[in-house]
Amino acid sequence: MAEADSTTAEETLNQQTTETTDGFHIVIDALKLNDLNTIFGLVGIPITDLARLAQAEGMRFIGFRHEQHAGNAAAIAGFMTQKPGICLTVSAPGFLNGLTALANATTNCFPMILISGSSEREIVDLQQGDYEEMDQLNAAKPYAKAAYRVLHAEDIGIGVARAIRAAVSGRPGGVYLDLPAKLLAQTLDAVKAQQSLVRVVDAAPRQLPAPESVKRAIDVLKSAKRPLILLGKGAAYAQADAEIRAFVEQSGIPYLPMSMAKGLLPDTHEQSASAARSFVLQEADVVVLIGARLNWLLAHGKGKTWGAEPKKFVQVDISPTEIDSNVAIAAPVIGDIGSCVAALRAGLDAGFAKPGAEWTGAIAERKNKNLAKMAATLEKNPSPMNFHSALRAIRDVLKTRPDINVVNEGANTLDYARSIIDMYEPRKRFDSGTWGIMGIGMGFAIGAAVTSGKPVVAIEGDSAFGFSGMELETICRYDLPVCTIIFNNNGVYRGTDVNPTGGKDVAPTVFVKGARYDRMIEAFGGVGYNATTPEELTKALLEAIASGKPTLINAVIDEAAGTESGRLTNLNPQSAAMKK
Ligand code: ADP
Ligand code: TPW
Repeated sequence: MAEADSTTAEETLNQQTTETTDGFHIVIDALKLNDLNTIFGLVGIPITDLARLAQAEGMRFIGFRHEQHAGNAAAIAGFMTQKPGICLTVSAPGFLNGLTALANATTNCFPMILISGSSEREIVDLQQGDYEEMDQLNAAKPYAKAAYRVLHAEDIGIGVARAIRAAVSGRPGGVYLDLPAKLLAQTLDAVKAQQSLVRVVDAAPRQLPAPESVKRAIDVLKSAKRPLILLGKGAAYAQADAEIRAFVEQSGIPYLPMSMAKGLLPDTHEQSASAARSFVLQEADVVVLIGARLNWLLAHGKGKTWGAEPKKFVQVDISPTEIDSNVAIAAPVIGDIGSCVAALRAGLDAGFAKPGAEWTGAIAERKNKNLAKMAATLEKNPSPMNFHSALRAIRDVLKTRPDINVVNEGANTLDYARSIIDMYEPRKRFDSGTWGIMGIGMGFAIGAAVTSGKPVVAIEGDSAFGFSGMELETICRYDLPVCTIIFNNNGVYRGTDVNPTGGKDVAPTVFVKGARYDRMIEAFGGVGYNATTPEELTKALLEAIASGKPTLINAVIDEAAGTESGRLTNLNPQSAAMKK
C-alpha cells in the first residue's frame, strides 16, 4: 500500500510539472472564486490580456473611456452589493485616473478594489525611466484603506483575499492592488496555482455591540423629550432595511435621511421629518446617528444648524474612531448596523415611551407648512423652465417607477433634486456624496445599471455632466437603460456671469449658450430629446424610460435660475472685490 501511495504522489507530481498556468489566469480564478464577476476598466499595457481573458472566462468586462468613471462604477457597485467593485487600469496615468475614484470610494466608505498593472519594479525603484513609470503602491497608500503589491504568482490568491477583506470588513473603503507586468506573465504549476487560491470566508463578520453600550444608549433615549434619528448612507449600505424600519416604527421617533439614505424608508413615511429638517435639527434634544458622520454635511454637529438647545448624541457606527470626531458623543454604539439596531430595538422595553404629541405635532405642523410652500413653488410654470418646474415633471414620472435608480450631481440640480425627488426603495439614490464631487454621474449610472439590471435616471447639472460626458458612448455600447437629463442653464451654477473687463473671453462660470447636449448621444446611436417645457420633459422622460434604451434629455433651464454653489454659498468665500 505504501508503495502504491508513493506512486500516486509521484504521478501527481508529474502532472504538476506538465500543466502550467500564469499570473493572468490566477488573477481571474481568484476573483471568480470569490464571486467577483464584473470588472469595470480600461485596457492597455500590461492588462489588455487580463481583460480579454476575464471575458473569455465568463466574467463581464465593462470598458470605459476614462478610468475615473470605471472606478466610480466599481465603487457604486460596491455600495449596492457589499461586495468590492473591481476596477482595472493600466500603469501610471491610468492608475492615477482611477485613483480619484479610489479616494472618493474610501472617503464615502464604499468597498472597491483598484487593480492596476505596473511597470518593472527594478526600473521603477532605480527611476531609470520605464514606460509609464511610477511608484503606484506608495502613491495609492494615502488615499486607500489598504494597498498591497503581489510579486509572486503563488501569492495572487492571498493578495486578492487580503484586498477583499480590507475593502469590506469594518468600515468599507477603497483598496489598491498592484500587479506588476512581470507577475502576470509568471508561470506556475496549475495544481499549485489552484491550491494557492483563497475563498474568503465571512469577509465582513458581524460585529455585535457591547451590551453596556446598548444600555447606555437606551438610557439616553429614555431621557429624551424630542428625539430624532438620522440615517446615513452607512445605514443604507448595511442592508438592514427591515431592522431599521422596525426600530424607527417601534420607537415612534421621527427620522431624517441623509441623501443616499433616502428610500431606506419611503420618503412619504409619516415619521419622515425631511420637510421640517432645519426645525428638527435645531429642536431635537437627543439625536441617534445611524451610519452618518458629523462632517460638513451635518455642519459638524454644532453651530446655527443645530440650534441653541444642547444635544445628546447616540452614534451607531462600525468605526470606533468616528466617535467624538466633531462633538462629544454621549452614547457610542460600536458594531455593524444590523446588529446594533437589533440590540437597540430589543432594548425598547416597557420603560421606553414613544415621543409625545408635543414633539411629533410640532414637526407635523412645520412639515405641512413647508410642504404647502414647496407645492406652491413647484406649481409655478415659468418660461424658460426653472429647477423647480423641471423637477416637478421628473418627480411625477419617477413616482410611478420606484424601482428606478437615480443618479444626481450638480450644485442647484443636486440641492433641489435631493429634496424634491422622493425615493421609495433603499440604495436607489447615488450622488456627489461626502466630497460633494462632480464627475460621478455617468460612472455611477453605468455601475448602477450594470449591477441592478434596472433603469437609471441621471439628473445632471450641465457642468457636472461634462466631467463624465464621454461615457455616453459606453452607455450606448452596452445598450444600458440610462436616461441622462441635463439641466442646461449655460454654465457652472448659472449662465449669466459677464467678464468685467468686457474682453472676448466669457466669465469663468459660463459655457456655450444654448448647447444641444441631446445631439451628443445621437452620435453613438442613442436617442436625444430637447425639452423646453415641463410637458415636453414629462413626455420625453416617459418615452425614454419605456424604451429601455440609452437616452438623453437636454432640459433647457433659465440661465438666471440657481444660486452660486447651490446652497453652499457659505462655503465659498468671495473676495471683497467680487462682493462689490
Ligand atoms: P452620510 O454621508 O450619509 O451622512 P457617511 O458616509 O458620513 O454617511 O457615514 C457613513 C458611516 O457609516 C461611516 O462612519 C461608516 O463607518 C459607517 N458604516 C458603514 N457601513 C457600516 C456598517 N455595516 N455598520 C455600521 N456602520 C457602518
Ligand atoms: C471634481 C466644484 C461644485 S458644483 C459645480 C462645480 C464645478 C458645478 C455646478 O454647475 P452645474 O449645476 O453642474 O451646471 P447647477 O445645477 O448649479 O447648474 N470639480 C470637482 N468637484 C467639484 N465639486 C467642483 C469642481 C463644483
